[in-house]
Amino acid sequence: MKCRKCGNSATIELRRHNAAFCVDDYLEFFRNQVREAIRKHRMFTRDERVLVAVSGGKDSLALWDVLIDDGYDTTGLYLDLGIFDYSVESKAKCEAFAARRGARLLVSRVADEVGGPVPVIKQVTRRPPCSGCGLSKRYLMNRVALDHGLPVVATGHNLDDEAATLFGSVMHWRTEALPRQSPALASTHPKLVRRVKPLYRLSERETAAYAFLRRIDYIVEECPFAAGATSIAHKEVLNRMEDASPGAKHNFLFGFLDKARAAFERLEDVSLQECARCGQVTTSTVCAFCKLADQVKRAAGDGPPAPDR
Ligand code: Q46
Ligand code: ZN
Repeated sequence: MKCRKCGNSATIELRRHNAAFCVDDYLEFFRNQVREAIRKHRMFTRDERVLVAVSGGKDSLALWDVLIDDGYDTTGLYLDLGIFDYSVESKAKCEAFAARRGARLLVSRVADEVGGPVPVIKQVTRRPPCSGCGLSKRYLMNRVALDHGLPVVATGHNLDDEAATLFGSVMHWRTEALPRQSPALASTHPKLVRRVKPLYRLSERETAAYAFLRRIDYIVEECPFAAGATSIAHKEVLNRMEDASPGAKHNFLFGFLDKARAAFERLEDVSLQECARCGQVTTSTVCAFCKLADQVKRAAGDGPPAPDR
């Protein structure tokens, strides 16, 4: 197998691109995919400061690595979810990466902001852990960016993540979720920062290869709550389709973005207002995050429940 670019012997084969690359040309292919995503969706400019949400996993650290190497002004944000050893280890990976690259890392603890870590939120709300966790992450990313005057948050969502989310939305015809399925969400309110996903053109396997070849030390274990998430089942279905027909995931996601997404954009705007309690953007009087924090703090007042594993 020969590298498509230089003709030397190839290290990695990408079936969906019908191509193989040597190490250096693979790394350049990967960076070019990120550059193309940023350019095509005008995600951010070199004059803008970018908040990179990092989890300690391969995707977000690979993204941060590319952005640093390309000279972007980045700040990392680690949200400590308080999920047992997983959070302890993933935080250590982010801190080690930031120290190695001489980059600034902000840390925000969900327990401080909500009144309890994710396992306690799960118990208090009696809802799947990803529900309170996802809500808290979206809220805190936006608020930290605003507090530090950063106009945009970049996350490490890759092609597999995006295809699985789209698959889930279509399976249940959550049409209200479809317009929000985009590599770049514009700010629709002065208190909402832009959200972008510069890895949406790259598969999970491709980011893993990049992280490995760049010797990025990332946490391999998944969040212990991920096992029960339906997104895992959707990823498995899509992986089977990809095996049978390389490029299937790409065609599914990109076909939607190019041909179908616009049809689901809402005609009428939802009216956004500021939360009476925290001032963040919401569609009701008090935002979902403040309601969640109330619920958790109220339960903690009665004696915090012990998190179950
Ligand atoms: S961290 Fe949080 Fe994820 Fe764990 S609890 Fe679910 S949402 S799975 S990406
Ligand atoms: Zn609020």
